[in-house]
Amino acid sequence: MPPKKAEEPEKKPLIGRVGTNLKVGIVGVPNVGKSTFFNVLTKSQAAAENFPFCTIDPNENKVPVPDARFDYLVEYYKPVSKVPAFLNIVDIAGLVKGASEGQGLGNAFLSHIKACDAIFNLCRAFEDEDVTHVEGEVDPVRDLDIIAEELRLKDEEMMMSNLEKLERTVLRGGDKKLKPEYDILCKIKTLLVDEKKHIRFGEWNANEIEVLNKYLFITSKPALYLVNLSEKDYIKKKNKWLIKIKEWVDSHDPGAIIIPFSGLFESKLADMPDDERQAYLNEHKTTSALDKIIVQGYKALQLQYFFTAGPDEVKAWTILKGTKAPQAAGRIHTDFEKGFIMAEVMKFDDFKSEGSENAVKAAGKYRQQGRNYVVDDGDIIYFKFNAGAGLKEAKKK
Ligand SMILES: Nc1nc2c(ncn2[C@@H]2O[C@H](COP(=O)(O)OP(=O)(O)OP(=O)(O)O)[C@@H](O)[C@H]2O)c(=O)[nH]1
Ligand SMILES: [Mg+2]
Repeated sequence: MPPKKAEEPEKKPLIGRVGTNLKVGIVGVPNVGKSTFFNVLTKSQAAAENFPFCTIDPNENKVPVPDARFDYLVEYYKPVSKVPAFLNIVDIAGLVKGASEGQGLGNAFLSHIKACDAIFNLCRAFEDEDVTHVEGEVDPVRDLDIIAEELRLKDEEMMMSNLEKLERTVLRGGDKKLKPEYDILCKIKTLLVDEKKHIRFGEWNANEIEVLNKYLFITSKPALYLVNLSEKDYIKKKNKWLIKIKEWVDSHDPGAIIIPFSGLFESKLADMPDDERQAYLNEHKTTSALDKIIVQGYKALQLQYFFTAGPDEVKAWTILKGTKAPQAAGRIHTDFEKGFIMAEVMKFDDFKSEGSENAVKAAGKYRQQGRNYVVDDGDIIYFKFNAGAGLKEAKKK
């Protein structure tokens, strides 16, 4: 396995849509196991066959984000309705060298990746003579180079056509309003074309991020690297490519996370009855990588959630990190935000250690928080809001 990073690098502000129904696209060269992985991750049945370009139109499905706290709340309240957080996963057609100029399935991939908020960059490090590789030999580092270059070229094309348009209106037409946007595109050009770097590695201020959010360049999206190993290598946690992939990621995408997994092994596990699966995992002293992949995918988007919990419903509400209480309330209903009075908050750990809501109250750990409270991951919240005619209780009980 690649060596662990000493400490997590500081997170840059995320470029992209600010929303909570977010998508992660699976990107890679053809026939490396993207659809197989998509199927096992989302329990779907998309076509996954041994020939390049098996996937043409993207497949999409959502997957619940595993969380032991959510499971605990469900076990505690035994609610009628249970709604965990979800991540949408999109299985995209394979990219080949020249895809940005129409090779392979060509340019359709751009709109598919553009519609995603983050990327699972999947590469193949398993040997299997029966599974064709479009480039001949298995070489995930070469494949990472191909993908990185195609994405960069596509952004270069999009940037250049917009820059040319702005040049006409700003430089020749004398439109001063658009000058700042023009300057920002020039800065993007330096990074993309001269330095041949992806957009997320630039240093961007708030104005620049606003422009980047308008264009949604594909190299501004956060990426996670998934390395598809044979079952044997996955169980042994050894493969000759892992160090080289780590070196590639450190120099091309510093701070990004690499997760080794095995598509075939995960499919095999998924097909086993529960008791057999557990026995198999114990015997080989290993675990499935899927939960980790989903949780890390969710984290790459800088998302977190708070809970509403009671006998009617236990629900995880997705919010961006740093969201304040009124906006978090607005996730449930806009009236909750408009008439926000306070958030009554229990920390999950307090709830678990004290054993009940009353015990948390008795211990003085049930807190009333105002408009400036920044919601913490895992908070259990009961909102009070004013809906015109006095106090209404907004608890999901
Ligand atoms: N040995 C081995 N074969 C795999 C693994 N994952 C997928 N395959 C095989 O590789 C072939 C291609 O798998 P897909 O999942 O269709 O690959 P893809 O990346 O979606 O391919 P395209 O849609 O054509 O880009 C299939 O025959 C799979 O059975 C793996 O982990 N190990
Ligand atoms: Mg496919």
